[in-house]
Amino acid sequence: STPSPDAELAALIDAHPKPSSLSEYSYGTAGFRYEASLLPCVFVRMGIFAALRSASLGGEEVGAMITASHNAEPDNGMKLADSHGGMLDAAWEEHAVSLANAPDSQHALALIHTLLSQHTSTGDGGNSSKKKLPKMVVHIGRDTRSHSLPLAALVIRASRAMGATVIDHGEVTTPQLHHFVMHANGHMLPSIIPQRCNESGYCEIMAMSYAALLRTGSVGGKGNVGKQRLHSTSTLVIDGACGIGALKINQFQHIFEKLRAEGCTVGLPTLHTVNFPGDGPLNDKCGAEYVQKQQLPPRLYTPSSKGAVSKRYMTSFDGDADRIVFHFEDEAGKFHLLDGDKIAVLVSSFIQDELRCIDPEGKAVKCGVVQTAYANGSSTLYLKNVVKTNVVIAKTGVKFVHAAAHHHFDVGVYFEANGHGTVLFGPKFYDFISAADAKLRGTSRHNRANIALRRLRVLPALVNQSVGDAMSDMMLVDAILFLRGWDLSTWSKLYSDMPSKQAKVKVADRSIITTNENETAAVAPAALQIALQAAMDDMISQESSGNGPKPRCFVRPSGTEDAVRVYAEANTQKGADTLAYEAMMLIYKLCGGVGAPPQP
Ligand code: G16
Repeated sequence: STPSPDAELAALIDAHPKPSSLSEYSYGTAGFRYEASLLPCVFVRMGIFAALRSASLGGEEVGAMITASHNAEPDNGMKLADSHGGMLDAAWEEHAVSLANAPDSQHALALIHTLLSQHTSTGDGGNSSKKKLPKMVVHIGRDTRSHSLPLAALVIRASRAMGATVIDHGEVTTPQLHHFVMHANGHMLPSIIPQRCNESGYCEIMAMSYAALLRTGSVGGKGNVGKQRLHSTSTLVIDGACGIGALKINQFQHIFEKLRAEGCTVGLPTLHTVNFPGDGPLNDKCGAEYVQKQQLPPRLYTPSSKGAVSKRYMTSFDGDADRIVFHFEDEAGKFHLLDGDKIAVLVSSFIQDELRCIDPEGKAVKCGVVQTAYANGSSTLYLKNVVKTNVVIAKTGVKFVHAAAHHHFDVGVYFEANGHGTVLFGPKFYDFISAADAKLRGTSRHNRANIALRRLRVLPALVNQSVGDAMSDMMLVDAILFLRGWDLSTWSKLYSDMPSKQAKVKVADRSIITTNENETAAVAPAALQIALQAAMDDMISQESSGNGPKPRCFVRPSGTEDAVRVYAEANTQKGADTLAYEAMMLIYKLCGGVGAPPQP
């Protein structure tokens, strides 16, 4: 006889027990993330959970992405996408954690039935009979880690055992998966964005919007210098971190070639990708995390990469291509990093300038930037004083910065310094575009307001509206540089970063460290912040900073790695290094450091 859904679910759960080495699964900055061998238990349950979440939304489609993003190859994890394409609703994180930690299948099933009866209109009357359940659809994607395929297979089995329809996208980037989910729930999309639920559709709308944006630079007129690319921006070298991004960005190269063959001459760059999966270990000495944290160029594993890099325009993705940073070496061989802060400055000032061409008063839509405590002090000052935009500081993690951008602004730019970010456009922006459409109808294409309107109109389709996206951000940044006639050096010189230092310390239990709401200060252990403040005061008195930002440091437990993170910035690199070292020693001494003491 056919096993009942409950029996099938119980068998799956029992076959994947909780590892004895782990006391409890916790939901981190971006979902569950552990060494891969610890994950089968929680992944079975999350396959069930994703189906439940879809049921709770009346059959709206949700997603699960199998990836540990920037972490080293041995780790894996899961990012859950809610039906709007963004991260899982905060209230549901608690349910996910409860289900992950249910002691056995009996408790897990009881919880599943409770959630079903509380959160679905049909309820299930204590019996998860497939017939009575609403529609459930779960999209699955995975990165290139060797264990992602078997882990994804477990999630798929569990979702199907719940009665869900599974759409398996195979290997995709995290932002692609979020995009598919958002587009699958078409009612969530503003009408300006064409609905495209698959990979070719994703590439097509992004490439077309990018070409359309570039094309607005070829009409001439004041402020439109981007008719021809500077030599140094004609080839874009992409460090794919030996991950999925390297495979996917190549599809754009094909589209660009096709566009060129069709006579499109708007200055599409040549893409040259290095660090493919298999060339070297994932995220190891390459990719956005390494480049940004170490402030060093990536190692180039691909044999043919040497010549390409002399072109000097480089970008690094992370392991699941939801982060991007730019970098170049100047004539003197000095390395320059353009991180998420620099991207936020470039993008927010561009959008604001374009809006002002239509609405000189700047009153119609509220623009602003969301940063985290990691934002370089110089960038925050520049945004406030030069770009003259609103700045909000939120807690680390896409889910927090995304929510803040959505909540505070009609056009909310968010970028974490590590390169994760996007621009969210709200209803007032779309109203503004409609009104401008009506107002400018019939005006010349050379009219500056008309140009601005065409630029702004393509942005929501070019810029991933669900989550930060390295490929989309790359094209956005490149288009802005093209339209401004800038190379990376011009962009880099907008402001000088304060020298900074980032580090990690291992402690026995990082949960003993807690912070205030935006993570700028530690709350527990009590002695920690007092000592950190004394170190900062000392540095402030040693360095005279004038009107610039003051030296500062903060510490926080990572939500993706087993470590406590340290950030310090000062007026000199020596000052930043000293402050970071002092903070590391304080963590080591006051919070149960393990292993050898940190070295300066
Ligand atoms: C994830 C989050 C990011 C966050 C990063 C580091 O990135 O999506 O928002 O900045 O972790 O978090 P933590 O400092 O807590 O370890 P990714 O790219 O690894 O998914």
